[in-house]
Amino acid sequence: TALPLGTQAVLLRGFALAQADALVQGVQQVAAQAPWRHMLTPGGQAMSVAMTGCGPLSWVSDRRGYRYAERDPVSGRPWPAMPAAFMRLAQDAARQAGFAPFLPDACLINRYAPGARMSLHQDRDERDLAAPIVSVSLGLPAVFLWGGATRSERALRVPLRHGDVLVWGGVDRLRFHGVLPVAPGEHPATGQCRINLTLRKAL
Ligand code: MD5
Ligand code: FE
Repeated sequence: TALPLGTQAVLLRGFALAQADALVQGVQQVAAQAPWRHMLTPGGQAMSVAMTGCGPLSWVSDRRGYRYAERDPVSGRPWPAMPAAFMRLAQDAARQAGFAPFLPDACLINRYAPGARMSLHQDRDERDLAAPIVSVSLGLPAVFLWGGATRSERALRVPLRHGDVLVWGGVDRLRFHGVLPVAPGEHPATGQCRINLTLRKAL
């Protein structure tokens, strides 16, 4: 079922359920080559969310700022290849939401242990803001904050569950958004964490 969150933003409930186990396997393969790490904000604070990534590019943050990089700064090696299941899911979801063709070149993978959160922000480090972003939720549920075009606008709280997929672009591309602290729990697919994939076109 497709729930419109905005003019060009849609929540596809359970869209990734049939592929969830393959996606989690893909995450584990990526993390074996590019281990989870807590990146530093430009202000020097470690983020509560652990991250890794795959594809030709992935998003990194450190004291120098935010950017997309071709290499994992931890290993100095290129990021692991994007698993085929990630690309297929992203393209199917983008098509379903009316954003075909979509050719993501970056996948940021976020891991939320209980208590981890993401404060309200915009995703604006991508060069091509015309391309959508596809986000896949796996494992423990979380409350997504769906804000407006300004930080001060009141955010809608949207519960996200295992297998849910969000797609947005166009006029909704620069909305402020975040994730409330994840509650402790156990999920058969991921154990004691929530995992989020965001597939983007960075270049
Ligand atoms: C997450 N990740 O659940 C969230 C959900 C991130 C991030 O925010 O930057 O890694 S992805 C939700 C998202 C992404 C881009 C734009 C918008 C929402 N939006 O305009 O609402 O780990
Ligand atoms: Fe974001």
